[in-house]
Amino acid sequence: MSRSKIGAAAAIAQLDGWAVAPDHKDAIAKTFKFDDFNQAFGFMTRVALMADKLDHHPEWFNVYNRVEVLLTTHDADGVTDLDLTLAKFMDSAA
Ligand code: H2B
Repeated sequence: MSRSKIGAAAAIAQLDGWAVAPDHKDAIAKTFKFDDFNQAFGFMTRVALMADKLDHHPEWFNVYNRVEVLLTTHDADGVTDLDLTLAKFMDSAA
């Protein structure tokens, strides 16, 4: 399905703690910190199930209790409503 771009700046205006991704043309980023790996991986598991349901997948990197996330819509070459939806879900799942 084709998606229309909203852009990283417009997206972060509707979110808490997200930023325009550095070194990326049009993406949003956030680093989540947890108490330990168990909590971090639990978060990633909840997000993974939702990502698959949405058919929209994060770029992310985990070390122990830290999960660095970058969201963009590859098919649209920029940030869309799907990134906003997944970002909001991540905030609720953290
Ligand atoms: N995830 C993200 N972040 N962007 C996409 O454009 C995208 C995706 N496209 N997950 C989906 C999968 C597409 O490749 C499949 C074929 O539906």
